[in-house]
Amino acid sequence: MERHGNLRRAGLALAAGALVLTGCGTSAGGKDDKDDKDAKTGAAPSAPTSATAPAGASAQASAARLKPGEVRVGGEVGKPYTLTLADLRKLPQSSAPVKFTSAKGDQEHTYAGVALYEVLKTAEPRFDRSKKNGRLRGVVAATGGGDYRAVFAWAELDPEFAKSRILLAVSEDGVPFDDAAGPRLVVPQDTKGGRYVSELNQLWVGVVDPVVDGAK
Ligand SMILES: Nc1nc2c(c(=O)[nH]1)N[C@H]1C(S)=C(S)[C@@H](COP(=O)(O)O)O[C@H]1N2
Ligand SMILES: [Mo]
Repeated sequence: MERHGNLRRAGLALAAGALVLTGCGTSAGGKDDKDDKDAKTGAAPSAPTSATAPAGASAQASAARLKPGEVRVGGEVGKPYTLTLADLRKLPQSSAPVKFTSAKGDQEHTYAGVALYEVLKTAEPRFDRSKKNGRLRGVVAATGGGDYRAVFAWAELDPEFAKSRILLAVSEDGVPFDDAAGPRLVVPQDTKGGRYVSELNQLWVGVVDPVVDGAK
């Protein structure tokens, strides 16, 4: 992960500077917001909050700790599991030529990897089959290095709904990601790089069941 490691370290310095300069930011959504900065705020994987652990305090503590390069798949699923780049390389691969904009300028890459849908299906998401299109209530939160996170609707990655395939990439332009860095999420339908989550370490599946202002 030499190249990426250097990028991440450079980003960390940027982030430190940006914090000082923009300490009193404005509300979300504006064009001057911080959401387009490419600052990577550190690469340490955060502990998952929703890992299902065997009973016992010590077992729980160790289940919450991820080794570098591990991706924890959990949340509203029947079979939470952990996977690595080595596991992904054994699964059927697709490739995706993509273009996205970033604070560094326009980027064009070809990624190879595994469909996000396949990886999540293995965990057996618990969607309510009694509800019409129950899986359309599903969401996926992808967390990467520096606790960077982006959310997807299930329909964005389900091939029965989506035209494109979100991938867990194992390589960029033919260069494999370092085992300790883990995969990168590749979102061919996105024109901005923001959801191309690097150093992926958690995939959380949730089911949204909102009640607005107590109304039923
Ligand atoms: N883990 C992590 N992934 C991330 C980011 C980040 O800060 N941390 N930034 C995103 C943003 S805003 C962009 S534009 C792209 C930039 O891709 P690059 O780091 O390969 O240049 O990465 C995305 N993935
Ligand atoms: Mo970005």
